[in-house]
Amino acid sequence: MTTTNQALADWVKQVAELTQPDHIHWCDGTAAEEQQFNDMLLADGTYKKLNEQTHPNCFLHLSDPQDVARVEHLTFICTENEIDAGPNNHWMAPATAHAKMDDLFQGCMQGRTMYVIPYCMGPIDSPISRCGVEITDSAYVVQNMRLMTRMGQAALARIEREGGFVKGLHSTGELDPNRRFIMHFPEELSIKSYGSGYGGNALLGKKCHALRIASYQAKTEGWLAEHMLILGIKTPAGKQHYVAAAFPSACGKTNLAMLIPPAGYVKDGWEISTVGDDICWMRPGEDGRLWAINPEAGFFGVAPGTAEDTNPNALKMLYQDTIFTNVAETEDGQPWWEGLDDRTPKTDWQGRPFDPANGPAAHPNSRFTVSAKRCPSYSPESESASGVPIDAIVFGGRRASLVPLVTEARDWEHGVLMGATVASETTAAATGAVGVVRRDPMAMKPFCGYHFGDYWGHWLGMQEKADHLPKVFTVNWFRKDADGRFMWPGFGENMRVLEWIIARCQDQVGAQETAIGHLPQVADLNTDDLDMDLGVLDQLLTVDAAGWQKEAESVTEFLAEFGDRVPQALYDQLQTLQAKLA
Ligand code: GTP
Ligand code: SPV
Ligand code: MN
Repeated sequence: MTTTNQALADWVKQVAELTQPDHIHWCDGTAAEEQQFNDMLLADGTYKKLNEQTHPNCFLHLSDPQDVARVEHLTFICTENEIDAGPNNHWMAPATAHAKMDDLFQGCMQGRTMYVIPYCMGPIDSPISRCGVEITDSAYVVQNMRLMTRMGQAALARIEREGGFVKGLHSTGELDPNRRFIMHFPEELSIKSYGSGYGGNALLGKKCHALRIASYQAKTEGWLAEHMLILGIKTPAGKQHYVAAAFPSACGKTNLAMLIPPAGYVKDGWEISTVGDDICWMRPGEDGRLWAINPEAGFFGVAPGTAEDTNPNALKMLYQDTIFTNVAETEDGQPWWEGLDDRTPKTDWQGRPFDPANGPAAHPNSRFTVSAKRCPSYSPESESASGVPIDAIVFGGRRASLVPLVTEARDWEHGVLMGATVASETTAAATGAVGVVRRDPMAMKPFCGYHFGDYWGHWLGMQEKADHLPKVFTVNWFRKDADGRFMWPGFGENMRVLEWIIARCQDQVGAQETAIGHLPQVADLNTDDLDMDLGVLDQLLTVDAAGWQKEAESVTEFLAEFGDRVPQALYDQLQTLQAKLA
């Protein structure tokens, strides 16, 4: 296979000269190719076959123990001017970064095969979709990209029709953390990643393209590329709504996207459908609303905590055609992770005999990769070229204290301040300390390809581009009591909050006006069959004014870090908040 796109043909040739692979394979995305790659990965030990009776066509891959999460400290945005990357990113001059990377790539594919993966982020026929090509020397990356994107012949045909594509060059190198970099060149629409085979570092269509590069493209073209799930909510009256929600990594997007409502809701006829679980591209439509697609075609989800009582939809899709990365294994070759059930695994995520003294059996950031089509709640609208219209945007994070269960913004500008100042405890999805509260604007701290001040300005500017923007909310499922226990049951019970959000969008339910925004009273939420003390729920819906005054001070300091690129409207909103709190 080759291509009629000269730029692509030239680039592949140039990369081959640099990296010197033994073979070049153009991925066509066929079932035969998929089978051939699975056989190859089994033969060379990259894959271990899981129990064919219980988990047909499922494979276990164990990463190098030093390569199990995104590496934010080794991730760079390489713009001509340092200021354009913003204080929110690590920066390197493009020429320096190219030289450094090309040095690493020099001859790195000798003895290996170079795979060329044409892919499309989003439905092949959608004008919102964008194409890319990843060149990699990892067949495991190919198999993940096969599930996570629309890859192969159809994507290549679109590239040949359209011309443009994002270039992503990847090599696992020696998996040496000292020779590992993830470089982004937004102004060139290109990516170079070396030294990691893991998730967001290596599947370049995902965070590198669909967020870091796409956020920059979106800014220049007038749309939004966000770290958001998209879910559909159908009311008993048959009205279809869509919500997009941004939570930082490992803070509940996959779970919310696949939510199964409490029994009473199901009985009444509420239906939830899943459009996406991680990334959302939105653009203003002719009707003034934001229309969204999920650019991905699969789920790369957190395994630990996935269980029958938390996320049954996810569990149902994981019994077939799934790649498991860094989970544990039972005696009879089934994948296992903490929270799944009470069996004891035989081996841990490093392939060692399981010993609790070594820590959890599955790595806390262990993952499954599976086609979205296997999800029982997958929405047929996910394949729609025009996308789905968004009614509400929700921001959230892990906050053990202070932040109420749900708050509605007074208007779009207030909503942008809310999103810009969300904070959350860090998780195992990236290397580094876990549980440290940091600001994670719009859940995009690790993923925005340019200066946050400009990004907030772009969000504010959507007001001029769309006159029926979604209502904005924040949620917090993660409040803890004095004993460190979650106060809100979460998971399926989050439906109660979603119902209030939808009712607010329709002007059908009341709220209390507070300094920080509109909150429901306990009586505004459906608490039928809710197994919790309503006094505790009342606490979750109470505004701690003194605590919020401190929060506002910390927000003031945070915004100051972004200097004169912070839009005045955010300072105005902050001032309003402080005045209302005083
Ligand atoms: P990324 O794929 O890293 O972007 O993560 P994500 O945002 O999709 O997070 P995910 O849904 O995988 O959840 C991460 C962890 O949070 C899992 O261990 C879940 O069990 C837990 N979690 C999700 N939703 C809730 C909730 O409503 N309450 C509580 N207490 N935990 C939750
Ligand atoms: C995240 O960390 O937000 C993920 C996993 O979704 S990764 O693909 O590694 O970015
Ligand atoms: Mn994510």
